Amino acid sequence: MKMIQTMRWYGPEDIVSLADILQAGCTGVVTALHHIPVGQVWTIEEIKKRKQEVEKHNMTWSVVESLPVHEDIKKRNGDYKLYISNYVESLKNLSQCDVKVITYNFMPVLDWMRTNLKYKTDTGALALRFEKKAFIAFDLFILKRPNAQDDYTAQEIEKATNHFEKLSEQEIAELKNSCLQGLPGSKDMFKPEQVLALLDSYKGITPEILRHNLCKFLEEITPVTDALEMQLAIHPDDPPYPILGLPRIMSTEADANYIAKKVPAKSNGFCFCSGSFGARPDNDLPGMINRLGSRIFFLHLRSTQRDDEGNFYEANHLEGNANMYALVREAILLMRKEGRQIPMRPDHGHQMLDDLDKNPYPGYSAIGSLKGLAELRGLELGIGQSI
Ligand code: DNO
Repeated sequence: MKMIQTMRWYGPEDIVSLADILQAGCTGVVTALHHIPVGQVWTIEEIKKRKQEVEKHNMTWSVVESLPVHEDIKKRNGDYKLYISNYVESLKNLSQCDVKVITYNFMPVLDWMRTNLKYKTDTGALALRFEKKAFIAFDLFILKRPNAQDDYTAQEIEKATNHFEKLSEQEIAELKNSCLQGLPGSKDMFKPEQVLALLDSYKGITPEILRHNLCKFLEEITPVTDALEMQLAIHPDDPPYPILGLPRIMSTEADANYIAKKVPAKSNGFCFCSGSFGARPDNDLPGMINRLGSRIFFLHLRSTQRDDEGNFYEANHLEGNANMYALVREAILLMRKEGRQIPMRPDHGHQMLDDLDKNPYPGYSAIGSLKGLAELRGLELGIGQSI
């Protein structure tokens, strides 16, 4: 019982081609229709077109990542009813094309956050990094979020101020660029004013309200996904704690359990991202795979290296704080117990070798992903034969 080995493909715009992904050893592809604006229906025609492209390369469209959730649904205001009915329509269309595993997230405004997209590791390869003092400097001095200082201690503010004062113009531009990355699959950046307006629109939305809105949304869509035997895989918050004063509700095992208990539908499940959950030392990653078990529909395997200050960078897949041996072992045991294959992709990879001269989507260069996948599949083979 092997994991379904996949890589992410951002579509025809991606400098990583389907031919590359096939050569990397994948049988499956993880992709999304990034050109369709968030909230609009994914039509059967568009889905088929993408599916045929993938199949022409002898691979399967294994997982949608992501079918994005409109901000109105997260806030449950504005046109949320229309957006939910569009979401259901897209799900039905995907199912009709036999694409059944759907990743999404419920992170307000921003999908993920890093302060450095080109952090030089010891080998010279580049990794994604989150540095707390840089992030606070961004919040206070670049974004200039009203009352941001209330969220930090005097010591944190001092560190961020000292850090910011030493940055060159170019370093400030790079910090801004890293923090204001747009939605996945787009090379457009957010403007600070846009982010501030979006943040403002979340005023009054507490974690409890956001959690309630997620559960309502799931109650509304899971009758359809259950009936169509689909699998909904919510991605955890990245990083897994509150940022920019926004509520966060999918950062821990307790968060995952809450959602599973509240909406027990069988199609309500998780994208287990070891990199996102792993940025918190209190998440027991192997134990979570074991306990979330049958609700894990998709695996993102990645390891972060944390330090005591709350900074982390994305380490090589077999290094860093995640015990990848233990994670893959749990995944194998789970698949054997349940007699099913779980799709997996190496999450992010270092930008290295020939890719250093290219401009890949952050985290998704061809060689870095290929290296991660090669290491993970070797690990899986080794563990699988010895237990
Ligand atoms: C980052 C990804 C996320 C993920 C979404 C899922 O590289 O893991 O952007 O695709 O959060 O909805």
